Formats: sequence, C-alpha cells, structure tokens
Amino acid sequence: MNKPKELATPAADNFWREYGAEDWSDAIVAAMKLGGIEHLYFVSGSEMAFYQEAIAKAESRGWPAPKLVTMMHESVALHAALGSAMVTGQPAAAAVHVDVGTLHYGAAVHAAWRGNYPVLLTAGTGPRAFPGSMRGARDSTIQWLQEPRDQGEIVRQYTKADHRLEHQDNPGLMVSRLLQIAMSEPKGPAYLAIPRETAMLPLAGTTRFPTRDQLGVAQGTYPDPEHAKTIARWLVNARNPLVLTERIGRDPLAVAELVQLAELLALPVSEPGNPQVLNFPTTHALFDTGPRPQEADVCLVLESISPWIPGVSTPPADAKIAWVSLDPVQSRFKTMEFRADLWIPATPANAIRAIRETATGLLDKSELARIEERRQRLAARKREMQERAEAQAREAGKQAAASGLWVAYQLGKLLEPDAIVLNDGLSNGVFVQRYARREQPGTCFRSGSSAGGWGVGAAFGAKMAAPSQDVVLASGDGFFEFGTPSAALWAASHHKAPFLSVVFVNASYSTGTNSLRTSYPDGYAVRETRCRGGTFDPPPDFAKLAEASGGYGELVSQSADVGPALKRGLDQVRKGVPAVIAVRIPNLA
Ligand SMILES: Cc1ncc(C[n+]2csc(CCOP(=O)(O)OP(=O)(O)O)c2C)c(N)n1
Ligand SMILES: [Mg+2]
Repeated sequence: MNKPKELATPAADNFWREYGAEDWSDAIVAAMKLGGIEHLYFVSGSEMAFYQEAIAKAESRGWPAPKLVTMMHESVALHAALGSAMVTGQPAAAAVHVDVGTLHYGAAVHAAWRGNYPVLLTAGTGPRAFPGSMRGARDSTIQWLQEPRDQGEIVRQYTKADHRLEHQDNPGLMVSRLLQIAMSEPKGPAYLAIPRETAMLPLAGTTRFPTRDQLGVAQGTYPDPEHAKTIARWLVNARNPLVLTERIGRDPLAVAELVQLAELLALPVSEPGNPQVLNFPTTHALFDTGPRPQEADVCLVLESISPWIPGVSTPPADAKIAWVSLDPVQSRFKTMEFRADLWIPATPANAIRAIRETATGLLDKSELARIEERRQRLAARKREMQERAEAQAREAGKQAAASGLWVAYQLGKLLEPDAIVLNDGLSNGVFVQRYARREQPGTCFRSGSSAGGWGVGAAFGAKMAAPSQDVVLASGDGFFEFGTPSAALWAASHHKAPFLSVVFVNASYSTGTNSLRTSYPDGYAVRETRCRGGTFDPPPDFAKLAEASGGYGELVSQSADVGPALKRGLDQVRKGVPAVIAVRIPNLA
C-alpha cells in the first residue's frame, strides 16, 4: 500500500497562531474566547463533561476560554446569551445537552433568529462510536435514544449556519468560522453540534487555527452617492416627511447620525411596530410627533420590518419612499407587501450621514424657513403630548387601585439615565415606552421577535455583560412565566447578576382576552365563559417565586404602594439581590 505523502508545509495557513491544546475541546473553548465570547451559558448533560473539563483546564493553565456559567434551563441559557450579546454587540454562547437540550432552547431560537442576535448555540450529540472503540464512545443505554436523524435540522430554519463537528475539521477554525458568520451583517445565530467522541479527540499539546477577527467580519456598506442625493432632495422638499425605524439603534453611531439629520431638516421620527432598541431619544421634540404614514409625502424607512400595515396605513401612492437597511428587501421574511422607490442596501449610519451631508448643500432660505416652521410645530406637539402624559399619570395616581400606566410612570421616575430597560410588556409595553424616558442608545430593548419568554433570561444575560448598570425588566405576567423565572432568578442570585423585575400582574393574556374580543366580539367565549383560556386567575405569586430562588419579592396592588415598592426593589438589586416587584392591576377580562 502507498504511504501518504509527507506534506511540504504544516497543516495550517500562514496567519494561524498556535495555542495550547490537548483535546479538541481545548481548541473549541479557546476559539470561542478569542472570538469574543466571554460567557458560555451551560446546562449539564452526560456528553457535556468536555466543556467543564476544558474550561477548568484552561483556567488552570492560563489558556483562553469563556467563563462557564451554570444554568438550570436551556431556554434561560440561550436567552441569557441573547441578553449578553444585545448589550455588548459581541457574541455569546450557550451549551446544552444533545437533541433534548436543543429542543429546550425552544422559542429562544426564534428570538435569536428574528432578533439578529450573534450567538453561538452549541449542543453535544450522543456518542455513537462502538463501545470501547475510542475515547467518549457509547457507554450507557440512554445513548441509543440520543441520536436523531439530523440534530441540526431542529434549528435549521432559525440559524444562519449549522454544523456537526466532524473528524476532518479543524475545531478552532470551525468555531471561528461560525462566529464570523454570526457577526457579519445581517447578524444572526449559528449552531454547532459537537459529538462527544470528537470533542475528546487528542491533540499534540498545541493546535493552530485562525481567530474570528483574523478571518474578518464583513464591515459596513455605503449607499450610492446619487441615491443619497435623491433621498436628500426628497426630504428637503417634503411638506410632511416621516422617518420610520425599529432597529437602527443596534448601532449607537446610527442614533447620533439620525439625531443630526432629523435636527437639520426637522424630520419627525416614529418607531412603528416593534422597536427592538432605542433608535432615537424618546424625550426629543422630533420623536413620535410626526404624521401617520398615510399622511406622509416622503418616508425614509431605516431598519424596519413593518413600518406600516399594508392597505391600512400605507403612505399615499404618490409618496416617495426610500428604504435603507443592511438587507432592504428583507429576504428572511417571505410575505412582504411593501413598496419603495429606492431600496438601499447600506449601513444605516453611513446612509444617514451621506443624506445629511448632501442635504446641507441643498438648503436655501425658503426651505430653511419652512423647516423652521415645522420644527416649532412639532416641538409644540411634543409639549402637548408630554403634558397629556403627565396629566394621565396624575389621574392614574389618584385611583386607589394600581394601573399599568401608573406602574410605568413610577418606574420611569426611578431610572438612572444609563439603566438598561428590557420592555417585555404587551398591553402595558406602551406605557413603559412612554414613561421610561430613555435617551441613550443601548438603554432600552425589546426582544425583536414575537416569542414570549425572552425577558427574564435576557435581563440576567444583560446584567452579566453590564455589571455596573442597573438592569430592569418590565414584563407582562404571562411572558414572565414563559421565561422560566425560577431558573433565571436562581442564576441571577447565584452568579451575582441581580436585576429588577417589574411584573404587570393582570392574570391575563391580551391574546386570549383583547384579541378574542376583536375576533369574536359577541361570541360564546366572551359572553358565556369570560374569555376562558385567556386568564389565569388567581395568578402565581411572583413575589414568593422570587424568594424561592434567592431573591427579594413584593406584591402590591395600591397606587400609593407602587413607587416605594419599586424603590425597595431597586435598593435590593443594588445590594446584589435580584428583586421582583409584582403589581396587581385589573384583569383584561
Ligand atoms: C412562546 C409564545 N407563546 C404564545 C405567544 C402568544 N402571545 C402573544 S402576546 C401573549 C400574551 C402575553 O401575556 P402577558 O405577558 O401577561 O401580557 P398581557 O397580554 O397581559 O399584557 C401571548 C400568549 C407568544 N407570543 N409566544
Ligand atoms: Mg398578563
């Protein structure tokens, strides 16, 4: 038989560096850390010992590795990774047990995908090597149950890439490659299934691989200058312009750019649909003071998924529409009925800057006068809106029984400017948005998806990533429970990453009550069962739940008690104890 030929060069490219490694798992954790992953949110499984061993070994040897964070539920682990990634803009990772752990990631996988979170989902796979044939081979009866036809298929619809680590791979390279994909725009999750035998394959004391940054992450794109000029001209000439955005604040620079452009031309900025981040200072005179889309003559859409409801609030047919996004036609969404005159695939900050620079040269005296008039008009409208909001809050405060509006108002009064607010409210989310007075980029988040259960795990992950800032979750009681709060609060307590949860306890799902009434206003379910299926009264005692997980809990129901309770909760958090302030407000049915 022919001997394999000696390789003329070592099996590594010229820019790869060398790292200490005795097993493939050492290379995996090294590439994670070198790729920007600080935390590996970990849930135990029989094949997952390799992570525990590799990270403990790395700590002992001084090798690079993320911190292993013990978690008690896979969904919370992945949501924690989402929370960390959303705060830092860097990747985070979760590690779970075979197919069942992957299934337990649950709707967090949807959130990762729809919310464009750059996270690495990993799972072991059940060993399948013949017992005794190699390290890590089958040695337990359950392992015959652990082999699905294709483990990656579980999450394939919700990831940018998935891979099962194979013997011909370079493990460090594969991790770096998946992180390169996850971090390149449009960002999103990647999945790596790691067979136990593969993780335990030996290495000769060192390994070589490229890091994520050495491979390189795709950088921003610029609009065609002619297109920027066209949009600038439309905006300068507009009578009733409107900027709509849900997600530009994922890049803090884009927020600063948008403030400058909006101020230059007195452009009102709206957040339609489901804003994922703070896109514009909410107290600014140009925030939320604009026309409805159906009244606008020029619309600039920036990183938005559904800026209006087609056929309901569509801009006039002759309105000019420019749509700027990293993926403007939104190829990840199948049914899209939106039209635009210009679809611009560009980094929003770059596009906004280009539009502003061109617009500056287009302004003459008459335009400036018209823009100034609009600026005054919108500022007056903002003052009216703020006064109305204050009046509504005062009115709510006079009622003995607490309301969602009053809770949000009291919370807003308590927040530091840099506090990170996670808004997971449904029927009360609008009040949180209105009264939280968020002004700085990165201080307000929604999940960016339609999956319930994000808040409590994401809040834990956010606090892990931003330990010096207050982290506050405002959540409906239904979504709070969806998030497996006992596991999340346990993690917050155990890992000293405390956050405040404010729970709107209406013992109801707005879907099963308000939406039911919309669908069947005079139906049997509304008339005869008081929306059976839409309420859960009496609700769980969320204050006791907090206590059971090492946290501080209070349940209040009177307006007068809300502010002081929130303050006590925040004080506890600042002392290192996660706190839940549950406020009983009226049922929706
Ligand atoms: C995983 C998941 N299951 C179900 C839903 C459907 N859903 C959307 S809103 C909602 C109600 C949420 O209730 P809650 O958090 O109490 O807020 P409220 O409606 O009371 O304001 C439900 C069940 C969902 N979005 N995600
Ligand atoms: Mg509710």
